[in-house]
Amino acid sequence: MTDLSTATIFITGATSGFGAAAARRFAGDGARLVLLGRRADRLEALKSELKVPVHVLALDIRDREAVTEAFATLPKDFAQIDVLLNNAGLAVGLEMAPKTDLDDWDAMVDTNIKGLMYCTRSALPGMVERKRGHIINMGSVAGTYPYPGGNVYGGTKAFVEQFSLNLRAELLGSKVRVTNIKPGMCETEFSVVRFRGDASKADNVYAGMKPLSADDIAECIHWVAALPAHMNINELEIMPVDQAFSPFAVHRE
Ligand code: NDP
Ligand code: 8X3
Repeated sequence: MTDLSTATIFITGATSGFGAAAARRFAGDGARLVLLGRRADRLEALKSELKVPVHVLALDIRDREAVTEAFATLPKDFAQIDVLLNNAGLAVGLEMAPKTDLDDWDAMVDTNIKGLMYCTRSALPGMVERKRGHIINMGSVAGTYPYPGGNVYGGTKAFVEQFSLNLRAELLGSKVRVTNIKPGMCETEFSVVRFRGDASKADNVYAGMKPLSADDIAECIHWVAALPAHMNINELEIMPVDQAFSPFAVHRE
């Protein structure tokens, strides 16, 4: 297995959901952590809670200069990144395409695609040079299976899927691993954000079924990272037992 007790793990979107759960899971190994998110108070609270070395980065991954600068100026003890968990992301709205607000589409593209690109581009040269590293991208079942209202959100996760595969193709021989993790329904702050703070709409998404938890996904993230260094999980798709697929929809006059 890969020894994570001496690893440096860089987690984007560490203030909530999968990112925070993954930080706790990797801290259990004794790993040193770089935790990124916009909510500085949450990052500081997590840093105080965890009994491992933590470097916090309170910034918006849509800000290309800030991201590039943050990676370039990491303190020496945190500069050699072993695992980059590209997790920060969001869905905004579930409206049909003709009724969406272009600002919401921009927010998803800028965060889920461009922010993920900026972090990856910053972390990769060091990994390739050290012949060691793992990029773990947070995709989604929404990048593979269509659903009404998934329009640009699903499109951004399809980007994550193909970007991950292309990186695998390019990094062959470098020993750097790339994994796309594709969860289905998981109860985090995801739906509260999607419904712009409407907690009752968010609760309805998970009513009467057992969704995945953030800890479930953190366990999967930890598993792919801890596998022996010669093993690469290309994609990992996870759904709650209570979620599956719909038949094709047919419109009849
Ligand atoms: P949460 O809303 O609980 O967490 C999202 C995290 O992303 C937060 O830490 C948030 O931090 C961070 N984030 C969002 N925008 C930015 C930004 N511009 N800059 C920096 N950080 C940002 O959701 P999840 O934990 O569920 O989601 C994590 C990832 O998993 C996302 O990419 C999501 O698309 C994906 N996913 C979620 C599923 C689910 O059902 N929950 C299923 C499949 C995939 P802050 O607001 O402090 O900046
Ligand atoms: C989140 C899962 O099904 O809500 O990526 O789009 S879903």
